[in-house]
Amino acid sequence: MKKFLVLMVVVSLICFSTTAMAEMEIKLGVVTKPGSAQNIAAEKFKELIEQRSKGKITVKIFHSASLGNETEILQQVQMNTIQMAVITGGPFDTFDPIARVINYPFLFKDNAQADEILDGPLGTKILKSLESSGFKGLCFSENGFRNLTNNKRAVKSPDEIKGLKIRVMASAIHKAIWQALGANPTPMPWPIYTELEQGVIDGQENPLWVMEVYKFYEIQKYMTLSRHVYSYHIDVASLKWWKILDSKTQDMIQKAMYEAAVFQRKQNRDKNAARLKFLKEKGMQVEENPNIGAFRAKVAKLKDMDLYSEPRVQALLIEMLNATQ
Ligand code: EAX
Repeated sequence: MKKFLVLMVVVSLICFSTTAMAEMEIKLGVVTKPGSAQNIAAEKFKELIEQRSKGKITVKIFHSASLGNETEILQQVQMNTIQMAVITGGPFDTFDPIARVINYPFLFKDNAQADEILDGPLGTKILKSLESSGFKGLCFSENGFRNLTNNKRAVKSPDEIKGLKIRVMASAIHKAIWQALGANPTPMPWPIYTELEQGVIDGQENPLWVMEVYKFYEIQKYMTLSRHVYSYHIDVASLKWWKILDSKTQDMIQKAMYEAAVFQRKQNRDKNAARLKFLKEKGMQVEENPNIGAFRAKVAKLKDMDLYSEPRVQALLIEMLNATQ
């Protein structure tokens, strides 16, 4: 009898736990269009979570800035109007200056090092810190290393950057980097094709996939493989929403997003050689060996700037530099 009762309890617990997962729709925002790095991560997450929850959780992706720019998307995540987003690191620094630490120029030497740090304790510290601004940081997917393009002249060293009007993301550190390099940085939200086409700006900087997917080869002649910043996305959820989810659902979402991020990073990297070839074929003039030493020298002073003066930000930057340089 006792055994039977135990069995009944176990059976009902199992039944309860499989039926307990509430049906829900997750609204997820990205600013870029299908085929972009952010969308590939979002779509993989949608596929995994819908499959694993057996359709109880569905994901609706709002792409192509249909919910506004990155800052506006993040505000909607804070309020739980939408539940998740895949957003490039730059715009996070208006919400939490800790995001500036990963945007530090020439921080990571390669992809492997970026993965090691971002998937490790330092990455976790940054994700955790976002809780104070209403985000549950889940993990990092990627844009990739950023490169300069412009329509005025070939750039091998900072000497040629002087006076170029370069569009930067809404990010204090990105603005400071281009100021230090001698450019005239202009913060502007995404997208920027029209501004480049009309010559409102001379250039911009982004990873290779952007030049291909957004057809910048049509309107930008020169590219420099400067790899000056490793551009990550933070895959975030609304903290307000996160707190009301049961731990099983949280776990499922966390795992699916991380797997989607790992999948997306690999896919992004595997395509880079073909992208470079494609962009050259389209007529872009590429400087493959810029004078990185001269670039680094110009930005070396950034770590002592006010941008990093808040003690917890300064401490994390030092920890990060010690771990990478
Ligand atoms: O992914 O605004 C930017 O430059 C970002 O890199 C953009 O989201 C493209």
